[in-house]
Amino acid sequence: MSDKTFKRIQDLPARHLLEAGTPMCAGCGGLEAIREIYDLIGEKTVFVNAAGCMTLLAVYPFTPFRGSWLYTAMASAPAGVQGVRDALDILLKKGLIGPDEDLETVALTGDGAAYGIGLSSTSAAIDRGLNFMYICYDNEGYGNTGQQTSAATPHGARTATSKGPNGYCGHKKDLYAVWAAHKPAYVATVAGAEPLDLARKIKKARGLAGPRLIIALAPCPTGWDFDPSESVEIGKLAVKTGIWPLKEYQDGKTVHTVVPRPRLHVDEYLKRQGRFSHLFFPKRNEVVLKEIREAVDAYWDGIC
Ligand SMILES: Cc1ncc(C[n+]2csc(CCOP(=O)(O)OP(=O)(O)O)c2C)c(N)n1
Ligand code: SF4
Ligand SMILES: [Mg+2]
Repeated sequence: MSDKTFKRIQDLPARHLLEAGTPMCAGCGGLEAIREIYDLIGEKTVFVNAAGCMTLLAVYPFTPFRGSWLYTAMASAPAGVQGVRDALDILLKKGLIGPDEDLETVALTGDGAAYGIGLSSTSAAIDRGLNFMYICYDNEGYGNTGQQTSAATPHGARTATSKGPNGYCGHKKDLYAVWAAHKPAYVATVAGAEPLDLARKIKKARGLAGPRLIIALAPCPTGWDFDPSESVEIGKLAVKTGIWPLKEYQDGKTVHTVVPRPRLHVDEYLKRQGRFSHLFFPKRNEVVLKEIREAVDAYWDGIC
């Protein structure tokens, strides 16, 4: 690459690269959410990124990250953040950097790391009161390696490792509740398709210290099998059907920031995605569809 081209790429605003210059799938809902979050938290950030789809964002020199980025194994993003946070704190204490040069320290991982492989190091980091933000983009499977089942995969979904007539027979882990049980500073669910709700929560999280988790729904055209042009619509349907509750935890209390009224039938969300098509064709799988519907109804019956 010529120096001129390199300079042109480096001069592009981050959002242009996120749209045009990355090797991500078209319509990636995780990328949509991260772009919105990055617009708010800005360049004075260190992303400690566990292996997953978003690792591809760091392909130098096309990276949209204008701040710093560190790659870790799937299990250890929070441990990586601890090292970066400690180094910054030492530099601050010694006066080698000023408060204006401090950086937001962020763990960035998929659900495979956040809900499963990295949960132990996450729990320990919360116990230590680590001052960090954890952003999990949740595409409900190991997307980067071909959408195998993860602990975030929803009941009934077909993945590369759950291809039977009933799809995945397990249930999505409640990571929000797992984090809340640790009594951290903040936990929130967001969706890129609901940008105002997302923006308010990111601003709130930035104003707090201590462990803070943001779980972003990541509609994944490749792994969920829908047309990339429908990504935003799928995200909105996840909220409107009550499948993806938008909520936040602070000081021991959970508040639902969006209550879907009237709540659409879950089929409106499920039938738009190939990963649930076996529940509708060649004939409706009433047993599994009922299980999914009743779980969502039971959740909201407990809220309102
Ligand atoms: C311990 C470990 N097991 C497996 C892998 C291979 N691997 C790399 S990325 C990935 C998928 C990660 O899934 P997730 O965290 O949900 O991120 P996504 O790929 O969906 O963005 C896997 C399994 C790995 N890097 N480390
Ligand atoms: S596999 Fe899914 S999450 Fe990964 S880049 Fe593609 S659309 Fe995004
Ligand atoms: Mg994933």
